[in-house]
This record gives sequence, structure tokens and C-alpha cells, in this order.
Amino acid sequence: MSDSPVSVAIDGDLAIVTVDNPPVNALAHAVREGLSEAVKTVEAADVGAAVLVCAGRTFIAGADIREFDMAPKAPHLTEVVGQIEMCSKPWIAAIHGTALGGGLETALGCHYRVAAATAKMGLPEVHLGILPGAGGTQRLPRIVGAAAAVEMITTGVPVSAARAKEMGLVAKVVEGDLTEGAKEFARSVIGVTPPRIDRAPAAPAPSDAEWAAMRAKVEKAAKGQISPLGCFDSIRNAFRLDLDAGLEAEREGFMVLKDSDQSKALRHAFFAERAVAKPKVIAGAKPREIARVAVVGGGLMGSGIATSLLQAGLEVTMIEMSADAAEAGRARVETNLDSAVKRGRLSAEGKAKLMAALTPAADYGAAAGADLAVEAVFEDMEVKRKVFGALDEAMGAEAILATNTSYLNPNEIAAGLRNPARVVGMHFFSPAHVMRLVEVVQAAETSPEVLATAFALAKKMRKVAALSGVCDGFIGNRMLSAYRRVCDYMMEDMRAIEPIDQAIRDFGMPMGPFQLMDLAGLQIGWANRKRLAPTRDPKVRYVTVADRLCEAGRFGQKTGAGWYRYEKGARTPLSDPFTQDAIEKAAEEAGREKRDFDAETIRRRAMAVLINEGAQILDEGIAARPLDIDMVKIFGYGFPRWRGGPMMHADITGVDKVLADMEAVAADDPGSWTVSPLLRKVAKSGEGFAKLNG
Ligand code: T1G
Repeated sequence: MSDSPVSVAIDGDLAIVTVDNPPVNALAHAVREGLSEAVKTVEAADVGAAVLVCAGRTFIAGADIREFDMAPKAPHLTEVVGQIEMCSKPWIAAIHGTALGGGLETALGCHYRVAAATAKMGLPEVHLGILPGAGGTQRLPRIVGAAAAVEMITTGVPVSAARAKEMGLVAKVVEGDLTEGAKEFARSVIGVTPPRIDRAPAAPAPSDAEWAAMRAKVEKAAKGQISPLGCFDSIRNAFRLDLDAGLEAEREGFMVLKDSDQSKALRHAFFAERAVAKPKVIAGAKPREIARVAVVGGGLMGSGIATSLLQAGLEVTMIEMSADAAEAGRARVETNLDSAVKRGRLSAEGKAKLMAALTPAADYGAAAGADLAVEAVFEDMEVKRKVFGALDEAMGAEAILATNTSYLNPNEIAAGLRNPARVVGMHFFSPAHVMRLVEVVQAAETSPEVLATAFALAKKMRKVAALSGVCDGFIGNRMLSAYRRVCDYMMEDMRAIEPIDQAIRDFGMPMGPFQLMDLAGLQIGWANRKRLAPTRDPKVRYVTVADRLCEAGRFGQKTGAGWYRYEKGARTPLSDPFTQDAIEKAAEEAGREKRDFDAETIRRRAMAVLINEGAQILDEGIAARPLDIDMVKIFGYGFPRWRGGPMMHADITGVDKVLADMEAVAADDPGSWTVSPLLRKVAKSGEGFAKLNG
């Protein structure tokens, strides 16, 4: 008995080739070898066709990403796919779950594909910063045409079985038992010469103008990421080169991208996205069942959280101060769900069902039967403590109490409650039904079981949860505030905001810091600065411009002006003499000499401060691993995934270089910055932050 993950069973006139490599049948070396052997077995056996099926939850989900950093080992997937294609007997791929990347490429080497109705097929390599390297860019366009192949490969978004049938990617969609359906199909093609992909350049070829239009679209969506264009160019080869030459060029393109920093960063993000959900403190802790949740507060945040909870299939009681306010909260949830209906993500009946699971209420007694409460009320300690006191009384002693505070200390909120072990922070990001990040904040007494429950709930809500300890702003906003501070310093020194916003956008962030403040509104920052004013260290440089804007009632887009001004109803930031004047005045009062920073220096300084603060957060144990910080920034703040997050970006840039930049920032404003000892240590070790991920 062999222990190969690929087995061949003879079933009358068919060979059933089964791949069994849990959890997702990735194409590890043993699988490639097994498939290669299986082709020989099928050739030699007295059968008329072969059915390729997978055990477990999915068809082959692609190459084994863990093998990317190892030396490639023969047989390579391209060869194995070629062997299947050249077999003298037809192969039928029976697809269930997700046929992704090398998995779909293996299926493309088969002569026919049949799929379960629920199956999905895609070439998501672009999300890993690479291109499909086993024939995907050559075979797919020959089957589905240029436009559909460009769409599928450059976006990486998989298609449904029904769509695949329309595109000619699958021959048959099987309702009921997939293997039986595939066998029936296979018997119908026994004796037929296996139809191989045409080796001539694909046809019909789009015109030059059509290619140019498609390329421009891909480039725009890529926003600095290189692999979408690499994919595009390789697809175009399918229309000028024969299959073998196209495959060779594809292989070369693949090797270049695989070794790129962007691919390294994206692979890190792939594994970090999974690891972030499993912090050590919850290992072995059993999450509790959560069926009913009370949301306190029906404002923007509360209604967003309620929407997301409903979409996760939970019952929600929304508690407000009055019946009218509760009704307004209910209406906000309805608006959120309506927009999901409009986008085709929810049916009208689906919406009605979710709305029926929502109960607006105007008294805390309504929280009685809930398993968990999330508080999303005004950011004020007294208010929050009152809410928690009322929940403590209304709910069972074991029910979990979560606060959505972004700045207040959960330990203070929990103080005096019957059972502070059940208090946890769940910091959502606005709009909460859209943004993926939730910081799960571990207060002094939060139990591992409560933390595990918060993580499980976040997963149910399809959110990315990251564990944070208690500090001002937790991981994300604390880093944001340091980053804003250095941007403020550069702004005051340069007497300008536009070049800073531009440099940050060019780095790949969706928005520059000043534009972002205008979008989010300047009020919260203002309130925070006032809150922290009594304890502010006078040695730390303080830039007053934002305060001047707020005093003038300029709170951002909503008020028509903030850092920029906005025409009525428009979102385009326009430069504004008021802001310019305020900057000049502030700089003069502070006695700052005018300086210039080029785009590269702006970007490096902003990143150095972000990374320095991240290192400090690690050193203090607020984040357990660099990857937790990376995920917070990617999922909550639009940090470009293809840069891997700030800590990964530090490794890619070279931590010693980041340290040198940080030292330059600190030297310019003595007393304003602490260069993190951990940053120094990691720079000296030469091993990078990744080493601390464990
Ligand atoms: N390689 C290695 N490990 C993988 C893996 C892969 N391709 N896919 C998943 N895993 C691990 C994952 O880390 C997790 O591990 C466990 O499997 C379950 O995954 C030549 C070069 C298939 C839709 O990009 O999209 O083919 O955390 O939690 O939610 O052109 O995994 O349990 O230790 O995500 O049910 C292209 C990536 C590769 C697919 C399943 N393929 N995977 O989702 O489970 S490149 C992909 C996924 C390629 C060729 C090129 C999803 C999934 P752990 P999970 P899931």
C-alpha cells in the first residue's frame, strides 16, 4: 500500500484518480508526482477514460504556497498538466468546492471538465503577486476568449459553475452526486479522441485598440501592483505565440514575479490573514454559542454593527434612549440592507428575514436574554460606565459585554461590574457593515473564553479580528496618530498638504492623511486632543493647524471644508487659501524654518514613524506579533496588501534603513520622538520582524 496522496481505482471501463491531500488538496510535490504516475497507470490500464476527483472539501486549491520559498522540485506542474493533456485517453476533471490556481490549471489539462453546481473556479494567483504558472494564461484564453480570460486572471475573482458553463469552461454542471455524474459523462466520451487545446495562437485576437483599452483598465485597477500587468502580458502572448512558446514565456514571467517583493508581501498577507485569527491566548479556549446580541446605540456605528450581525444570522436587539431614536436606528439598518439588495448581494426576501430578526427597544430590560452586548454609544467614560452598569443589571452574570470604544480604557469601563472577566473590547471600523477589521481588546481581566468568543463572533461576521492590548488608541489608532503627527510636522515645515497626500497615495494608500481626515471628520481628533491636553508633554512639538480649522467650523467633507474645500455635493478635494493661511501662521508662530521634502523622503519618514510605533507596540506587548499589526493596518486603514503591512514593509525595505530614517526624524525635533529600542534591536539582528511572528 502506497502512501501517495494520489490513488487510482479501476471502475469497469473507467479509472478513478483521486487526490487526497488535506486540507485543500494543494499540489505539494507528492501530489504532482502521484498525478504523473497516475497518467502512466491510466495509459497502461484497460480503461477508456479517467475521472479526476478530489477527496474532502474541495478540488485542488492550487500550488502549495508553502513550497514557494523552496527550490522547485520535479515534476513541475506544467509538465504534469502536459502529461495529462497528452494522455491517449480522455480525462474528465470532476470539480467541487474551489478549483483554484494550479488546481484549475490541472483541470484545464484535462480534456473535459464537469462541475458541481456549487463549485467555483478561478485563477487567484494575482492575489499572491504572481501569474498562473502552469498554463493558465495560455489555455484559459484559448477556451474562453481574451476578454473573459483577462477579467478572470487579472482580478483573480473566481466564477460560479453556471458562469463557467456559459463561458465554455465546463462541459456539464452536475446536480446530485458529482462523481456519478462525472462517470456518466466519461462513459459518453470513451473512444473519442481526446480534444486537445489548439496549439496555434488563440483566435479571434482583439484589435490593438481593444488590447490597449483592456490594458489601461488593468493598470488603473492595479494601483501600483505589478502582477496584474504581468498576467495581462502573458495572456496577450496566447494570441501571438503557439502554445509551447507561450508556456515558456509564461514560466519566465512567473519566476520573475515569484521572486518579487510584492509577491513575498502578498504571501505573507495570505498566511497572516489566517494566523491573526489564532492568537496564542485563545488556544484551547472554547468559544461560547452566541445567538442573540444586544447592540446599544443606533447611530452610524451601532447600526453598522447591527447590520453586520444580522447578516451573520444573529438575532439583534437594538437599544436606544427613546422609541424615536430606536426607530431611527432601525431605519439606518434598513438603509444598509437596502443597499445590499441594490447591489444584488441580498434578495428582497432575505432582507425581510433579516429585518424580522431585529428588535428595536428603548429600555435595557430588552437585553435580558442576549448572550452578548456591544456598546456603541458616545465616547465618554461616564456614559459608557452607565451603559455597562445597566447591562450588568439587565443581563445574566455570564453574558459577554463588549465595548466598541476607540480610545477609552476598557479596564475603567469594566471597573465595579459583577464579573469583569466578561468585558472585552470589540473595536469596529466605520462603516462597520463594510470594513473588515475588528480589534479585539483584551482588558486586564478578560478571560480567554470571552476572547475566543469574540474571535468566533468576528469570524461569523466575516471580519478579520486582531488581538490588541490596552493603550491609547489600541494598535490601529495609536499608530495612526503617530503617523499623522509626522505628517503634521512635514506639513508645517513644507507649508503644504498636497505633496504629502500625493506621496502617500503614490505609495499605494487609498488616501493621503489630510484627505483621510476630511473624509472621517476632524471632530473626533479634536475631542481627543482636548482630552489629552492636560497631560501633553510640552517637549513634544505640537502643530496647531487642525485646531484652527476646527475652531473655524471646518470639520471636513461633511461641512464643505476641512483641510481642503469641497464644492456642494462633490468629494473632490480643492486647495483652499484658508488652510494655506492657517499653516503659514502656525509655522511662523512656531518659528519653523521652511523646508522641502521630496516625495521619497515624505514616504520614508511617514513609514519610519509608523513602523517605529509598531515596534513600540510590540515591545509593550500591546500586539503579540508583527503580523497582527500588519493585518490591522491592511484591513482597517487601507495599507496596500501588496506591501504586506508596515512591519513586513520594514523587512522588505531593510530594518536598518528604517531605523536610519527614524533617527533622522527624531533628530529634527528633539524630545518629540522615542526611537523604539526594539526597532534598534531588530535592525541590529538583521533578521527582520518576521522572525518575531513565531
Ligand atoms: N497552499 C498551502 N496552504 C494552503 C493553500 C495553498 N494553496 N490554500 C490553503 N492553505 C491552507 C491555509 O493556510 C489553511 O491553513 C488551510 O489550508 C485551510 O485554508 C502554479 C503557483 C482554498 C478557498 O491562492 O483561497 O496555484 O491556517 O482556512 O476558508 O499557477 O484556502 O489551517 O494552517 O483558507 O475553506 C493558488 C488559496 C495558489 C488558493 C479554502 N491558489 N487558498 O478556504 O480554508 S498559486 C490559491 C484559498 C498557484 C500555479 C500557482 C482558500 C480556499 P491553516 P482556509 P477555507
